[in-house]
Amino acid sequence: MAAMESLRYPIGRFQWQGGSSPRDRSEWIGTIATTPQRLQNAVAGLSERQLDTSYRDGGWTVRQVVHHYADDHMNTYIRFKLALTEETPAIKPYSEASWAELPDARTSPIEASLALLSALHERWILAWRSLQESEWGRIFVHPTRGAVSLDHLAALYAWHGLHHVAQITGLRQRSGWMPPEWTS
Ligand code: NI
Repeated sequence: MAAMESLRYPIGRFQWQGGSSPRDRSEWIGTIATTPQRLQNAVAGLSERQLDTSYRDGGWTVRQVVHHYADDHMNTYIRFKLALTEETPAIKPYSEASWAELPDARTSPIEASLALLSALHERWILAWRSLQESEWGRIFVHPTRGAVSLDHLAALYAWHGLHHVAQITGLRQRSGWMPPEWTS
């Protein structure tokens, strides 16, 4: 259904174009660098009850989305480092849906994951910025998705950073949970 699709994918689904220019890569790194702050802005001022609201019927709560960012980007940071330090390493997938249903992801305060994401991206951005031209083509191998290059990963994580934030801001707009700075 189109309506469900736009709630779930407010900025559209990710599409990899299969190549990148230095300008593309610098844009993606810029977006990845701002993701922790965008997420903090998106959840600013929300009550506990609002954090426990699903962003759509059957979807994760805002709290689960925040913890998903920390869980998912930690996994991806490891994959990034494996691709850089080993030859075409096979990586281990994880069940993001199951992680999001664990008690800590469903119920714990979001502050730890916001801080974790912020610190993680501080390290990750230094690593992205230090990549040599030839290293952008380094890959890891996902058992079902196949080879993923670092430029593909940068594009995906620029998208991912905006994707879930837009789910949260969409919920806030539809619910009238607008912080003062959004309405000025
Ligand atoms: Ni995700």
